[in-house]
Amino acid sequence: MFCYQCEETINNKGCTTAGACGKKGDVANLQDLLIYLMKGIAICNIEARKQGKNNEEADKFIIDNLFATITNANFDKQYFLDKIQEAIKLREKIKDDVPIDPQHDSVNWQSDNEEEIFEKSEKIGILSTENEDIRSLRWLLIYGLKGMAAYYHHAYALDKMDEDIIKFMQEGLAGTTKDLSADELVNLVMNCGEIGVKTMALLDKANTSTYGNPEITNVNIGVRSNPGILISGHDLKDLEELLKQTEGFGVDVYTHGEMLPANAYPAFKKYSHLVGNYGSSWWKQKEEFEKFNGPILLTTNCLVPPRDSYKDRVYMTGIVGFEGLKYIPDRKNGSPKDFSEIIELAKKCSPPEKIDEGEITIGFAHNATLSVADKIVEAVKTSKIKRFVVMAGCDGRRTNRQYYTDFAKALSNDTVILTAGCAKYRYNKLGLGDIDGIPRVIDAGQCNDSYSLVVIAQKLSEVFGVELNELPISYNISWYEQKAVLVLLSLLSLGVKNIMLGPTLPAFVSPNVLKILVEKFNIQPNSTVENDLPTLKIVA
Ligand code: SF4
Ligand code: SF3
Repeated sequence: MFCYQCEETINNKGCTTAGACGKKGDVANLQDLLIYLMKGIAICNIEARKQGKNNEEADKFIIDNLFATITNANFDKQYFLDKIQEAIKLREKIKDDVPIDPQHDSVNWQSDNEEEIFEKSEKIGILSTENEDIRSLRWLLIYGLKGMAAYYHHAYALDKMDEDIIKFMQEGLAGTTKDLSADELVNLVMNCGEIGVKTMALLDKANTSTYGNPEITNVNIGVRSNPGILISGHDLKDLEELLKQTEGFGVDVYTHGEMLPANAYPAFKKYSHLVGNYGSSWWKQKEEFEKFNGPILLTTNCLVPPRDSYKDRVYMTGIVGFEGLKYIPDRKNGSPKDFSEIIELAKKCSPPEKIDEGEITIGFAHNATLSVADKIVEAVKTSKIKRFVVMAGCDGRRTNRQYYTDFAKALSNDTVILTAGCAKYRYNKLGLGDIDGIPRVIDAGQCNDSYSLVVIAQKLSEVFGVELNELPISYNISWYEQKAVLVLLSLLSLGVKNIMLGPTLPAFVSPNVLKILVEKFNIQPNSTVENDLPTLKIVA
């Protein structure tokens, strides 16, 4: 195996025998082979689309499989073996419908023999591209596409689709099989950022048109005395169906990790048994799931290989996979997922053990934030707010992430943090206070809600009559997995410069590609809090 798609990759070079995330070598190889086959399907479906015979099943299949290979989503060998067979069948079906000139091996290769499959999976991975820069750009693009697929998946679960996004994903995948120059690949990577903004906007529309605009909300982080179900991940439709099905059973529902922002949506707030958020970000789940005592539903990444002590209480759904855990099957013919087994188990469990108490304030997506825009503008004009710092992105388990807590603590009282994604858990319980009622941590929501931060920044630039880069906004982004790669590319496509990125730079960015990013956008690695505050023009 060779995997370097996340921030945790071993020695910041690559995981080669097993993943730091817990992914085994054979699973990593099968994921590579599945991506390879997605390229083949993309090539075929581009041709089919040209001939007016687009295969919609293929559109969704590509999205779901890109998503399933994201970090901490699916660790299940059998899942990938099955998807590889499904991929071959689907690709051959498209070829039966449309004559395809077999330009690439991914359009032709097939086998149902496990030995051959594993043999092939070792030959088509990341290192099969010899040129370091071409490899870097191809995989930067693929990782951006994985992030895009994740967001698109949630949008289409809520019936929002966009043909241009689908077409781009397939052209991007096919592009990685061609002999493109570095410049051509850089263009594709930049296009990926542009389409990334479009994808996040689509998901924002899907979420807000279905569940209403998030409202500024104080969320309980303590516990009640009923048994509970904990729901984690990013999928709001799963939460909706779980809330409906748990009503009236005396069972409480708590959010975890990236599900926290759900507490701010009007459609979920109406359920009195959605009682708050339990715990913090994904990497603390071993400790927090243990103490929760009740069943846990993982709707997307980030899953950490579970301990035996709570394993029988963990349920997965959607693209999540782990051998030995229970799985809630997908919706069929418009009927909702069936969570009755989880509810029955919850009734027999003890209530969650208290790990926090009090409240945190959330719900500052674009609509809510713009409703207090006058207040914010006034605070900027009167210098009560001197600077904003975007600290969106991911959290992670390595100790170097303490940097983000220290950074938040070091900010002066006239600096406001704009956040989205699980990165917030490094500082959202510090009690950083407010400036005339505006919290010093403005939490826009999940990582995809970074889109809200863009809308807010665009509004501020309009009000102040200056360019995005002239606003008093600094960027200190923390990344971990591939959705953050898409968010980063999206910011770059909007022309945002001087982004500081950490806690380490992506291993898949080669020195020459980094040079381009530095020359064009002045991307910079973070270092120490003391050094970075002045670099980011922040007065401590
Ligand atoms: Fe390593 Fe990250 Fe890949 Fe897991 S996802 S194998 S930790 S690079
Ligand atoms: Fe977190 Fe996994 Fe990226 Fe959606 S839950 S931000 S890491």
